[in-house]
Amino acid sequence: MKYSQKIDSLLANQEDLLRKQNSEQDSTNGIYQRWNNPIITQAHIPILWRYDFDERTNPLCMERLGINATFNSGAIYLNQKYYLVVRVEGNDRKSFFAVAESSSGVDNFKFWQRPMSMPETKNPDTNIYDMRLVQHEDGWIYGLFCTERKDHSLPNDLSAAEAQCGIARTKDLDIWERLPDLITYTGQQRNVVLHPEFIDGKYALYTRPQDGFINVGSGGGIGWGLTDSMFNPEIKEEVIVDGKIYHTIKEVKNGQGPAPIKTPKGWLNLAHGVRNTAAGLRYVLYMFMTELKRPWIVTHRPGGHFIAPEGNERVGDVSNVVFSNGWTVNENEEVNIYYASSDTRMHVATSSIEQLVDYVINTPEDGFSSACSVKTINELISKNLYYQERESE
Ligand code: M1P
Repeated sequence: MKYSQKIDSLLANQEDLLRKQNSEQDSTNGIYQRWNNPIITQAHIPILWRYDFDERTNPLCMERLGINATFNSGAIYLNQKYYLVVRVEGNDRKSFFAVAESSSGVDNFKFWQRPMSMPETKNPDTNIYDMRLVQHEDGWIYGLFCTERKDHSLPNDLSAAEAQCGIARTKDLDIWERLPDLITYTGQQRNVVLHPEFIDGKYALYTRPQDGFINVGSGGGIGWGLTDSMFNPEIKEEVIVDGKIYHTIKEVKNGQGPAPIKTPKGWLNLAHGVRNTAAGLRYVLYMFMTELKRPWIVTHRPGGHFIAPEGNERVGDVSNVVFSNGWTVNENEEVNIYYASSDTRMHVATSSIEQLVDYVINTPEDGFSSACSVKTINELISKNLYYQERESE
């Protein structure tokens, strides 16, 4: 085979993958619809990024820059298109951002020609990941993400790292202006998200204070704080909106997912909760609703998980994980929930504002004991038996 044919065949195989149509799974819980194929995998990364097309320097036509995973993507719906800012992780373990777009939102996601070149602050990032995209009422699209650097206070511990919130803004997802990192006084930060509206004329942020890089320690919970400006972002005081709770899906830690969605009944929030198991940490998604005027006050807390890893989703680089930092709402109030499985690949689940508001308002809360769970089930059974008897009369 001629060298150019080898390259053409790589490109053609990828075109087939990008053109593949997705389909809904056979069953649904009525709350959301899962889809059969992952929407973005490592195989979706352009061949142009991975192969050297010059026969003189790559005579064996080998992949030169391998990609390990494509996951935890920010999402935005703009001008009838769905855009994901994907966390792409190279074989070298460095994460970076890359935009992929689709007209359907459920398949045919295609990466832009080049990955994003995120400008740096005076303190260079070692690793950047998990961007939350927010269209703020000030007119800018903000990207808040985790910036990770070596913790130089522990020079002999090569795993000692520090996580903080990096901030950038854009009008078109192409050209980004880097702003200073967020300053807080509660240790490290990951999963920081900007609220889309001003609160008392200030920018409001969801935080996740944590004592260490992985363990939140005595910190944790989804926090909330205000800053006067995004050019000097500083939160002096944080309150906990939604904390960790013993023997729940968020016993070890939790974190805000994407920015909340405004509905007439309140703000819909999507978050992840983490518990420990003999097989390691288990990450699931859960939801809650907050007051419209005071988004730091929770009004509804459906008990248990909303999405948990299922089937092939269970296995990957960090198994038993689902994580979401992006969802979109279109003009028909359809909601696409973009979630990653096991720190490896991206999926979509589709729903609507109507379904999600119903789910959040009408799902019973966690009663925090086995007896309470049985009582809740028995109440439902009694109600259903009464309904069945009435129907048969
Ligand atoms: O590996 C699971 C997730 O772990 C971290 O999330 P959290 O800070 O809530 O524990 C992040 O590194 C995230 O990217 C990752 O998916």
